[in-house]
Amino acid sequence: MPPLHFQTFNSDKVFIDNNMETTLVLLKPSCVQRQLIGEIVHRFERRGLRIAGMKMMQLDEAILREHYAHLVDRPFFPALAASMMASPIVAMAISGVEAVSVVRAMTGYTNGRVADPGTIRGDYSMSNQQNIVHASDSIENAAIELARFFRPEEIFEYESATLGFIYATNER
Ligand code: IDP
Ligand code: MG
Repeated sequence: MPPLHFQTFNSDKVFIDNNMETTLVLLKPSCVQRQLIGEIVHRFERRGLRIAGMKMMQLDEAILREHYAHLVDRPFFPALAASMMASPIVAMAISGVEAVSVVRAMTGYTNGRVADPGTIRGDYSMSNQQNIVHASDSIENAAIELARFFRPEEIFEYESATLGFIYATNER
């Protein structure tokens, strides 16, 4: 299967409301400490994505061992965990049509030095580790990760006033 951000998006959906997704973004300590919170939030808002939840949190080793379970055995895990606990992070729930793949494409490749210019990592990061944001990589993982960082009542289902100008009626 091609990488998520190279997949062709479905553009001929007829029924509304069947491809709205919510994804998890973490603004990492490399974002918070470099005072880039506003710039990164602005990018998601400008794209037409809806902020459904947002809060500052201090992560600990237990949640990071879960969140990065696929990396706990890698030699860089202790440094990665330390970098994620170096200051508070900002957790965001972001909604939109096909939001998981859209946000992942906006994030760019893991290593900021090879990430495409125009992506968040390609514009703000020079590092494989200190790469500004986390974004869920699949619809399944988005659901798991949102539940890890947010209680249900912290994710809001309000309708964006601009919805009719962000999507065609057959897209949402
Ligand atoms: P992703 O964030 O692009 O999904 P993953 O492979 O899931 O990339 O890795 C999670 C995070 O672990 C990365 O965002 C990065 O901060 C860190 N990381 C991944 N690979 C390395 C590495 O080789 N050295 C240091 N940190 C790494
Ligand atoms: Mg990942």
